[in-house]
Amino acid sequence: MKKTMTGAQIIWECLEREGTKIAFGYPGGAILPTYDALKHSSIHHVLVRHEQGATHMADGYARVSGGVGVAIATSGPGATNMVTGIATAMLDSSPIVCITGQVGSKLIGTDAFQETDITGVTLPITKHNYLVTKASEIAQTIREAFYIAKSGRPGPVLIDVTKDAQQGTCEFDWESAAPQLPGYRPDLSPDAAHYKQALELIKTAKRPVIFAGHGIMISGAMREVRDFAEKAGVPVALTLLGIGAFPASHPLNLGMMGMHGEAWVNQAIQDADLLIALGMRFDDRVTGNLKNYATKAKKIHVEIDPSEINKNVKVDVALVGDVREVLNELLPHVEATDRKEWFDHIESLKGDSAVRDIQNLPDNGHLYAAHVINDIWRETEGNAIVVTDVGQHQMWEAQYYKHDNPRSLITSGGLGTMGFALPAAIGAKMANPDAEVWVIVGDGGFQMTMCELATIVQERLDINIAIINNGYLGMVRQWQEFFYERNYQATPLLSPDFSVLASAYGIKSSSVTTRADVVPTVRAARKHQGAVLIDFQVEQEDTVYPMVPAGADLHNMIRRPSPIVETAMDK
Ligand SMILES: Cc1ncc(C[n+]2csc(CCOP(=O)(O)OP(=O)(O)O)c2C)c(N)n1
Repeated sequence: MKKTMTGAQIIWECLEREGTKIAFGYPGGAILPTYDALKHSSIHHVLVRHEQGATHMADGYARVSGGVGVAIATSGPGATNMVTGIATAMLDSSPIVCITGQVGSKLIGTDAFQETDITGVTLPITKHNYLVTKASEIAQTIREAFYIAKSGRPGPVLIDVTKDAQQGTCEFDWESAAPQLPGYRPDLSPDAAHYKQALELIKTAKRPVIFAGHGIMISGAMREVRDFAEKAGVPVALTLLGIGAFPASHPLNLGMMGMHGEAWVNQAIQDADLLIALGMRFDDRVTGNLKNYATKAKKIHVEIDPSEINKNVKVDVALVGDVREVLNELLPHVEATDRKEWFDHIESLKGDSAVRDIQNLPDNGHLYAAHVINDIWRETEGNAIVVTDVGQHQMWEAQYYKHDNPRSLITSGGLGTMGFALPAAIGAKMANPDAEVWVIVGDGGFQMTMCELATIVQERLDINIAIINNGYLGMVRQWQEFFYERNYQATPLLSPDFSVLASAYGIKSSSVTTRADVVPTVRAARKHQGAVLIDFQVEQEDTVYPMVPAGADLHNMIRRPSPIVETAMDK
């Protein structure tokens, strides 16, 4: 028998049926009917301190769990506070569903109290969005929203529900079959002819490189990528968001590519005769100057979103479909090939990279971020989920924490959102409560969302927070150093005493200023039950090397000066 329910009750009922266990949100007038109905729901609601935090938490939850994250806010300022988190999820293809309250439908368009046209605002940064004005439309809309968020190329979906729709009643009706949406075709698969062309290119290539992107994690194709790379004997370069898709310790792993990628990886890409791009989108941080990008290479692009094909880089063969399915189709036909010359060449590209590495420079008594991150990696044996913010520390993390496991580096790649780390770590921890979670965050980005420390305490979460405190907006300072004659405008940064701040929240804390103190402090943090904050006061003007200046050719990297010799790559 069908039950009569309010729109607000239907919201929770539908979320439960979609498998939601946790929702991150913040109440207000226009969403109050929904909060009123929360008492009947089994869903655990996490009260955030700022709606941006709710979206990043939902995003972190989605990235770690592989499911859909849910964030809730009121109309007007509540909804607009979500915008940064929605855009972050959009650019990193993270499936979240945001539910916002809206003023009563009769008030729409009158500039009513806390009215914002949030569907208008978020139109370009959502995969899809809805304005719902009737209780009877809610169930179908939520089903569609979840389906759209998680199918094909995932992304954020926003549902704006008027107050009268939440208060109104109707008979509850739920269909379990996937919704039929005219014009939406998320399950594309490549033509047989394209498979043949791809196999031919792979067979004849002498210097191929596989690109591992985020799409591998989204499709769950980690094993297939490994089988493919091993069988075909092809080295694998990773995008920032692809880190974890292929184990760092695997002999075929080249490392990260792009602006702060390894010098030899970028050079190998420029020397390659075939690129096999898997679930990545040739972002400008990856390619550098497109005119001189991998000019000797044919390109195969495996990607679920057809709009990415030939968007930035023209490709020779496009396999539009799910990476896992495509690789399963290719695998039986791939032949083992001897590429000794190619591997010898790549080995030779490493040159003196090791001696340039700050890890291998003589100890000068200073504390460097790279050392801190490397020590965290060693102590956690590479098994933690690390959630980073944006800036220098993010790139050092990508370089010095060796990720063997998928979904173990959570970071804002596409939008580069400062303030992401702390809330996203809350979502990550709640998605995988048994995991050891580390936040690695700059002193700047931490101050953008540090209010969520209270959420960590309220939820009793065991999260370790490592602030890489250099007293600057470090990455911007670095650009000023290289490209603006060291004119450090607006980058020296005053901060509170982070240890005292943590204490105010009841969080255990310490400050570290010497290398010798790093390991004991990390060990103590790992032993402690509950949140810990460590303020690592590092070298203030350290630089992330190598660096491809924005718009430069990929192989023209600025490298840490070699204590021995300069090589040809240092132009
Ligand atoms: C919301 C937002 N505002 C501004 C920027 C531009 N930006 C990129 S990195 C950076 C500096 C980050 O400084 P900090 O958080 O201290 O980290 P560090 O680079 O020192 O490791 C800034 C301001 C951004 N990415 N996001």
